[in-house]
Amino acid sequence: MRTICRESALQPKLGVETGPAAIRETGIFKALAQLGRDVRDYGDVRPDLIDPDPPLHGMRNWRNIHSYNLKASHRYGIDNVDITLADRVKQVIEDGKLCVTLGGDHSIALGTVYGHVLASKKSVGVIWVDAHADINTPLSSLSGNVHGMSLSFLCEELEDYHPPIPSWEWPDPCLTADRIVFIGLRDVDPLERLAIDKTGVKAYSMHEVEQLGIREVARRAIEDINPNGDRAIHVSFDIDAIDPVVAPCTGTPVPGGLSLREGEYLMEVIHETGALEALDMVEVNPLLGSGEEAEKTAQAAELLILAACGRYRGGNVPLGVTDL
Ligand code: DIR
Ligand code: MN
Ligand code: MN
Ligand code: MN
Repeated sequence: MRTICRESALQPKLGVETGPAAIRETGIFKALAQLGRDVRDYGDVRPDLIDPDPPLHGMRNWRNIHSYNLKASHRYGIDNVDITLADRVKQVIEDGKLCVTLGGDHSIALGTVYGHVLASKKSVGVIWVDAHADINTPLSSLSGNVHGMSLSFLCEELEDYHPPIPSWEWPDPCLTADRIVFIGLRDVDPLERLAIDKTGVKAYSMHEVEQLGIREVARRAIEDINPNGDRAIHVSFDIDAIDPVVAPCTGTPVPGGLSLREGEYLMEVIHETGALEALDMVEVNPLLGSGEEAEKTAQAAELLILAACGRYRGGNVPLGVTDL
């Protein structure tokens, strides 16, 4: 049986499928336990490859991505996935846990957001932290990479802009534009900008981070997607949001990004809302750089996840300790 996972087929740059192992190796489980978190590793979702998977509307690896994230692949005459990513996320949320998903590239958000929306008792708002907007449709995309299209498939307002995909029983889009906010943008395709303007998705690019400061951006973004405090928050964090000086090992690095300090602050503030139910950490690719750079990138991902899970840079008193 072939156990290559679909991310390696998806990306022209190999290696993003090794991101989760690199993040696991940072010692993150021990650090989470020290914060008092009850951690369970649900393991990898690793389907066999559907091969061949010829492009449609320029979209590459769409069958693999679809079956991995959302739908048992028997539709394509092959039974290649035991559990879809959406069903796995649904299970974790129903277990009452904060669901942290390690990518993989950003097409995994199709499964994680859909699974979260299915499982949550609340309406879900998404904070998309990324250098890119990932809101291309198959027709507007210049690359054919589905990880640059995830949000266009999730967003109701863009449903009519998609070409029909035969046998692709994609679920109905599960988000409205008012429940999506971007932070960290600095490489947005012209038609993506049009999609943002047309849908009214809120966007805090690096321009706004500079202008307002991360503190005000974090406050506004949370208010935008959770104005009454009754929604659940899903953070989809592309490591390329962070400056490549700090997080170099990623498929499409863009200079001029968030500092690690800004990223940690954002995640601390999101933690403080108590509304965070799911977090994706994607696009860590340890094979795109030296060993030292790979370690640095994984460590940045670790710190961001820890901040989202309650690590406070001012220190956390060990669980159960009340006296010196
Ligand atoms: C570009 C790059 N907008 C695309 N997007 C990336 O391929 O659609 N997203 N790299 O992460
Ligand atoms: Mn992305
Ligand atoms: Mn990106
Ligand atoms: Mn990407």
